[in-house]
Amino acid sequence: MKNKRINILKAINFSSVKKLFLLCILFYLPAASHADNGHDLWLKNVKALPVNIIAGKKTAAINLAIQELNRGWTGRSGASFTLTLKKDKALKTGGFILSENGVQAGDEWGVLYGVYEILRRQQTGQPVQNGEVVNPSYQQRILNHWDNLDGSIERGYSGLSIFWKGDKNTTVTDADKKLWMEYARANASIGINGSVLNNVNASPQILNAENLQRLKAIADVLRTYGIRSYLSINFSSPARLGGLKNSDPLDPAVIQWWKDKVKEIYTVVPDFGGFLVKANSEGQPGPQDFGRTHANGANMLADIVKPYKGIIMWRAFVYSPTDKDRAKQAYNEFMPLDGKFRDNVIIQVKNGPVDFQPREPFSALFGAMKKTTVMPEVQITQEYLGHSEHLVFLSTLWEEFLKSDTYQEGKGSTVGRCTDGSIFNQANTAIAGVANVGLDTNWCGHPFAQSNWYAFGRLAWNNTLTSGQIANEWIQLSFSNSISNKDNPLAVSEWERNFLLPVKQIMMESREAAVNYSMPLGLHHIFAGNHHFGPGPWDAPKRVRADWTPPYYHQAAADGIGFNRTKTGTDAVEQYHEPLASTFNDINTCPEIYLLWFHHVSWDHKMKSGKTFWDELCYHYNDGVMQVRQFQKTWDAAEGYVDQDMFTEVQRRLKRQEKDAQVWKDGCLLYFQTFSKMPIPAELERPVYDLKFLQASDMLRVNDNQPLLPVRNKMR
Ligand code: BDP
Repeated sequence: MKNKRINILKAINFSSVKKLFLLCILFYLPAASHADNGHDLWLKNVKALPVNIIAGKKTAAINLAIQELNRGWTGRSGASFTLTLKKDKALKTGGFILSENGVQAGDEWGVLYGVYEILRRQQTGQPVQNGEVVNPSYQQRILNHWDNLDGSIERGYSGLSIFWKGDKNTTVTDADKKLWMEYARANASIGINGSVLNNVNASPQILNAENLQRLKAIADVLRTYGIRSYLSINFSSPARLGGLKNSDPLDPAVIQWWKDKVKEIYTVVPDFGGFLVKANSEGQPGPQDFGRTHANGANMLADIVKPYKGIIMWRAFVYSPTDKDRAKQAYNEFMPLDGKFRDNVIIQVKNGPVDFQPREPFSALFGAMKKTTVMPEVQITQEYLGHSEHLVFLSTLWEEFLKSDTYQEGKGSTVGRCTDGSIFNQANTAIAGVANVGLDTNWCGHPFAQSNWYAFGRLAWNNTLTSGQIANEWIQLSFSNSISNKDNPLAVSEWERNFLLPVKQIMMESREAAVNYSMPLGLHHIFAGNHHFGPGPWDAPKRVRADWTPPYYHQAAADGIGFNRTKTGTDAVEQYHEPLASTFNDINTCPEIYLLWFHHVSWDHKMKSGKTFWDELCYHYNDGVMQVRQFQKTWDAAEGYVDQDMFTEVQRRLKRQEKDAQVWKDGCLLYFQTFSKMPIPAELERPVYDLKFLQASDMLRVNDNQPLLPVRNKMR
């Protein structure tokens, strides 16, 4: 810190007297770091200035808006600010019209969202244009919690569930309610308006009377901030919970059971949002168990929730054991059903055709299902991107996905536009993100994992935002409080130069770094074990389905590597609209980022850079490690700008990330080298681990001198 302060002075050409004066000020400023355990997320307390609020009508949401303005106004001191509840045809539900001296919305939640927007602009120095209309991209912006009733979280890396604590602990405490309220406020501040409260691998017990009471308690709190509650259900509930002889969706007794259950739910939660269903996937029950289709199952439930304005989010993440191509299955299963679903059914499709990998092309279902509402599902929790140990800002991944052109309705038919109602006439629009929230004090484990929660909300609100803008906002909202003296422009610009920009650069590069050190050039699903943490390209236990093992995905052999999904292979390319089908099909036009996704490539194939494929692969792995080392250096220079404990925490995790990156690089290159038989280019660093050691290790434990990752989530 001391050096930093002296450097600022050096950089400025002041007379020595002035320098002395400034030096005194700078050294007397309180140390930049102040206690910040991350619990306040991006909603830090600010020194609010007085504001004169004029509100015609006062509803619960408008009262919250008033409270937020009083708590966070940093605009002109004493300014008048009007909250107007008035419909306007330019406004969608939740949308608002901004001006410097007021917010107008057609509904009370729009007023609250408008106030959050004003406060965000004030804190991040973004201008407000008078008359600016701001509408959300999606009507339903939903977090999916993969929380189990026993309190564990599937693929959760930040502590136990904030909602469920197991059978023996069903009392709702004041502490629970306080936490839920904070959670709801954080969500509302970025426009999230729905939460699915339990795991998609749902226990039938979620619908028992006791758990419905807990649902009521949670929903009562979340409603305060406009968050609707939803549940994941188990399709066999009529049999497994209700004791019926089966759960056939066309059986009148089954239909009646669901009718009664839905009635019971709406009696306790009148604004209940609806169900999320994972059916006939990874061993979960579903309509196919009774010879029925996904449409039969979804429509049965949709008809029952319709009178209550409920929706059914039916997941397209389905696949059965295959030796052909898992990446084609969701499309094959759902396309024939296009147009067969009720209008309150939404097909929830993961961003990629396989499974939340560090990089995948978009799922071909987007834009292709023209007569059915489709919603994107992305994963905020970092199942495949270093859990809560690695710093990976996922906004760039989602931006790449949402802006991918499907060409389905001509050029510019991006995934975003195909799902937000811009292209297709849909009764509903929605987007879901698998949450990374747990009981950890800072909610998300890694301090930077909060940025992914934030980014999801912002993109769900506006699917054309850039990750650069989102990163800027998040850094400013989360850390700018620690600028020693905000009124001092010198301190502010120093903070921007020495903290905001370098940290933003880490974030913006972090996903590409993760791709480089784990699965570059279209590689996918080459993880060790079911924990999905470290590398395991060699991992092929006989007891496991082939399509759950890495060799199925990378197909490395003496003649090359990669999954042939072209016309000479599984023809998955055919699922894409032209010109994509042809572009992906041709090895010379296929974007290199997807090369091994679509092609089996010979080791000496010539890449655009002029290198052989093998050399290019080595370079990518090497780059990944180098990028993380650069992140470490950049972060070290940020000391003094953030809370010291948080600084050390991020520093510790970056150390681990660097070692893990090295493990990935060495493990993958040494293993693939057994096929390529080619040398690692002389100018690159040599491996530091032995292949045998890595093959024999449990990847969660390789970096033994670091605390072990908690393996508390239930695994298959
Ligand atoms: C996979 C996860 C698994 C989930 C499944 C799903 O490994 O835990 O249950 O997705 O989305 O990514 O249903």
